[in-house]
Amino acid sequence: MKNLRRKTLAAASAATLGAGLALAGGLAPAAAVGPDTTFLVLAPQGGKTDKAAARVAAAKGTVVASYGQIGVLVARSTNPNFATEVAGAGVESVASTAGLGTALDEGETVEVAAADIAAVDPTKEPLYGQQWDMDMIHVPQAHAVNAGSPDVVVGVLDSGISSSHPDLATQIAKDKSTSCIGGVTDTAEAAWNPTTSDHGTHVAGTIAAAVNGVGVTGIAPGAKVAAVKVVDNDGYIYPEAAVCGFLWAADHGMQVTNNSYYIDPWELNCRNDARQRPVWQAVQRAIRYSQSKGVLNVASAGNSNYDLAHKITDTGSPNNGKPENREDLTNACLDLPAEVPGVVTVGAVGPTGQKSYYSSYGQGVIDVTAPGGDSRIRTQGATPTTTDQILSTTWDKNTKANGWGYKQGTSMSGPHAAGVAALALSAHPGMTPGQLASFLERTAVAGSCPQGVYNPAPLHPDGPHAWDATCSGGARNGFYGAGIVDAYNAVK
Ligand SMILES: [Ca+2]
Ligand SMILES: [Ca+2]
Repeated sequence: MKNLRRKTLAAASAATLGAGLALAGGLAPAAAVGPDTTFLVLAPQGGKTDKAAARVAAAKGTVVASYGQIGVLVARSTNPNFATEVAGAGVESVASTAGLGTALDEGETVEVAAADIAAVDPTKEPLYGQQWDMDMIHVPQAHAVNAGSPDVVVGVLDSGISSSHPDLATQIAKDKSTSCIGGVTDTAEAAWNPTTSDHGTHVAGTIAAAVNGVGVTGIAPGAKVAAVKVVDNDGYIYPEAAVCGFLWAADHGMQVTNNSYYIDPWELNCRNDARQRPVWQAVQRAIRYSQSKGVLNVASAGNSNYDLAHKITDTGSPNNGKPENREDLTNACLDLPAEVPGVVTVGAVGPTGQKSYYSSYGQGVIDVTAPGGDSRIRTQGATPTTTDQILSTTWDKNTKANGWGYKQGTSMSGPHAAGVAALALSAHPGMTPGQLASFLERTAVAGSCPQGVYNPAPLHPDGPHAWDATCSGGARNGFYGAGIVDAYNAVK
C-alpha cells in the first residue's frame, strides 16, 4: 500500500509537469517560463492577505482563490522563480502543490442486480436485508426515535454525489454543494456531480440514502448531505482543494464533514522537505478554522493495516534504533485530516465486529470504529465475500447509470460515524464539535483487544502474515478506540 501510494504520486508529478511543459512550449517565450503551477501563499496567521496578493501579482502570478479567513491565497504562475520572488513582507511562506496530490483509495464497486430495488411498501427498503451494517449499529431502533433533521447537513468532501440517484435526489442540499477542484469553488450542479468515481456517491448513501421504498436506507435519511467535490478526474486530492472544501463547509453552516481520504505527508518525506511544510500548514489552518466555526470533521484511518501510533519507529532509522522526533516538526506534517486534534478518526470493522483486516489502527489515534466491511473474514482471507462489504448507492462511470453496490474500506466506516453524528445532533441540537466528538465516543460500544497477534487473514494470497496486527490498550484501545458507534445510543 505504501509503495503503491508513492508510485501514484510520482505519476501525478510527471503528469503535471508534462502538461505544463507542453503549454510553455506552445508559447515559446524569450523570458523564462515554467510549467503552469499552483502555489499556496500563506500570509501570517491572523493577518491580512492584501500585501501577499500584491506580491503575487508582482511575481507574475494570479490569485485564483483568496481564503482571507485563514490567511491563505491560491495562486497560479508560470514564473519559475515565483516562490523566490513572492517572498517578503506580508508573506509568511509559499509552496507549490505540484506532485502533492494524494490518490483516493477508490475501492472496487460490486454492483447488485437491478432486480428488486423497488418495494411495494414504501416504508420498507427492498435491499435492507443486505445492510448488516445498519443492524450492527442499531439504525432501525434509532429511526423509531429520530431519523435525522433537515437542519443538519453533512458535507461529503469526496468525488461528488450523483444528484439524479433515486435514493439521493431528495437528500442533497444543492444550495450548499460545490466543486473545489483547483482550490476554486464552482457551484454548478454538473461541477459537483461525479465524473470518474462513485466513491462520494457511495459515502453519501451510507449517511443519508432516503427511506422511500427504493434501494437502501442511510443512517440519517431525515438529514441532508452536501457534495463538496475535492477529488479530481484523475482520482487525486490536491491540498488547495482540501483547503477550499473545509472552508466551504465551515462557511455554509455544515455541522459535520466526512473525509474518506487519507493524506500522509510524513510518508512523503515531509521531514526532509521543508518546501512542503507550508502546504500542510495551510490545510491544518483550514481544518482548525472549520472547527472554530462549529464543524465536526470525521476522517478515515486508512486501509494499510498500519499501526499509526508507532509508524515513526517502524519506518525511520531501523538499524540504530533511534526514532525520529516528531515534535521537531511543530506539527507541520501530521497525517491529514486524521491526525489534526479534534478530528474524529475512524477505523473499520467487518460483520463480526472485529477489526477489518485492512483497517489501520493505533492507540491514541483511532477515536471510534464503525462498519467498513471485511470481505476476507469469512474465509480467513482465502477468497473475498462480497456481501460482507458495505451496500450503498453507486454510479457507474462508464454507463453513467445510478445503482446500488458494495464497497469496503475505512472510506465506508467514516460515513457511518458521520451519519451517527448527524443523528446525535438531530436529537440533541447545540453540541459543540468537541462535545459531539465526546458524545460519539461515550455512546459507542467498546470492543476488546484480541490476545496476542491478530491475524484474521492467514490464507490471504498476500501471504500468511501479511495482515498481522497487534492491539494495545484497555477498554479504549488501538483497534477500536472508544468502540463501535451506535445510532440508537446517540438518539435515545
Ligand atoms: Ca431508499
Ligand atoms: Ca482524532
